[in-house]
Amino acid sequence: VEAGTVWVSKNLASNWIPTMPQLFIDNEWVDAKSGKTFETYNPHDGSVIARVAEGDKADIDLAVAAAKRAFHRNSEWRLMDASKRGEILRKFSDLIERDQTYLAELESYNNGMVLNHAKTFIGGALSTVRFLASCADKVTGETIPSDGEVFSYTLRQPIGVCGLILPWNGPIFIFVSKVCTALAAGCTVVVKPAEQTPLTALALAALLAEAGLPKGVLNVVNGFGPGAGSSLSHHSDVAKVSFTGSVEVGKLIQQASGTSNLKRVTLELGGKSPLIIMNDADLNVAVPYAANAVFFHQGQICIAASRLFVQSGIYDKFVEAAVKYAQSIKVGNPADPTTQNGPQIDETMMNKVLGYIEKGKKEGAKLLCGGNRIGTSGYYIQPAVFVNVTDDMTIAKEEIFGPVQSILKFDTLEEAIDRANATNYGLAAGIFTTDLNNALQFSKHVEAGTVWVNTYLHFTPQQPFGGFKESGIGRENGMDSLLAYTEVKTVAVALPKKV
Ligand code: TXE
Repeated sequence: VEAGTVWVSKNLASNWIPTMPQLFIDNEWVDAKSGKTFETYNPHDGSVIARVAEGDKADIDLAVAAAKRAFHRNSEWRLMDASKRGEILRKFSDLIERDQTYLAELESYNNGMVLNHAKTFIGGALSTVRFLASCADKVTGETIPSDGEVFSYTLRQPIGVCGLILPWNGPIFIFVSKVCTALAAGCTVVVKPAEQTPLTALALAALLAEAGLPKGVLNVVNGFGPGAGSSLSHHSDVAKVSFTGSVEVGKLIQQASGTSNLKRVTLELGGKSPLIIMNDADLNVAVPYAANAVFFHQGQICIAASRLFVQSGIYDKFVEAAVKYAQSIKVGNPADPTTQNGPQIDETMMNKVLGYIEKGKKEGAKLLCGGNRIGTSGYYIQPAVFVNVTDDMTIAKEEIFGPVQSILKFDTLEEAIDRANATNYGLAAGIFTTDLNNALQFSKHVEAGTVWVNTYLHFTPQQPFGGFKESGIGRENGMDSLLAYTEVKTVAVALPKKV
């Protein structure tokens, strides 16, 4: 089976998913060494889509060895002009554009992401690849005015083989963001997609091969965390791991670095992001933004505004409008173009979210709408709105990763800032206000990697994104992320006479 022919089908009615997707190692489709496979599902109804090759330590070893060969100083990849790397990425973006309908449908089918949102994410992926394609030949060092008779300069060199461990909540976007940043910097990669969503990474691997990526530069090993993921994070030939997922596993990745080779680690973890609505905010704008900030993609985004602080002067009016809005959200089959919310990723996650809703009620929060499972097929939950939420309740402290809006009341901005910061997380934050002073005070003092003022979820490829505190280490996107795939090397050349 040739890559590109199987995966790059534009006709969904045809045989568009191989019955047994394999691993992608050294530009070849191969079975797992153990011969093992696992099932992948459609969250809309729990049906099995395919059995996928299940990689483990042995497959990770092969993939890392291929990536290491591709990173050899005399390899095609290492000798390639940086501008040519950019051209390959540009070609990749064109291929994503060519196959965007297929990719969006595959993403939606395997993830439960509403088809329209999958298209939006692919639009974001496209602009991200194009941004990175244009960055590939703009990574520069500096000349250093050193003391003494030396000519001194720095080189920014690719860090080496990178292990990229992906979550299931934005498979295409996060694949593109991590992989293309690493490739733009000149690294080689081994990708371990989330076990819930193994398919689109393989489709994208086929497109990168079609775009002309030399063999071994990109490898994709599907499998589970404790097997494939852990082997990758412990591997001594891996120079960096970039991980997106839970705080618990993020800490394991950091430990694996410490007990192996001190590989560089970028962590993009969870959040409990505060959104502040001041008395002077325009409710017509703030209510829908606040809803979208927590209900988008069924709440399965790390930046979900899961603590909504509303100032006392507008609290009652806001709550009334928020409930109306939540009740108007159309939950259903992600393939239906009128659907706004689809299913949770799987039964485990659905039960986890329903468990949080029960806990919220037990601890004294008032559920004003939603919060029940819808039907018995698939993993659907009605968007929930809680009021009378206090800072000490579990639903105000832990990441729920589901469609649950928790509304908290506050009186002053000072109080809101303190309460917003009273968490171990620090990923994103937002404020709706017409007072510039409020906006600037909040932006300066809130402990979060991204702050949105009178908007939310506004992402662009140029903006660095990441967390304070336990929300992570390092940044994704933008030049900050690209530079984190490089090492700085200082060169000092002795000269007979100072220049
Ligand atoms: O995450 P895991 P899960 C949060 C969210 C969610 C919770 C659990 O709160 O409810 O995490 O989700 C791989 N060594 N986020 O269980 O386990 C795993 O195979 C190496 C936030 O899905 O962290 C998968 O590829 N890798 C989030 C990836 O880690 C390991 C996105 C994520 O899985 C591993 C997802 C190990 N020992 C969940 N164990 C965000 N920041 O956007 C697992 N993995």
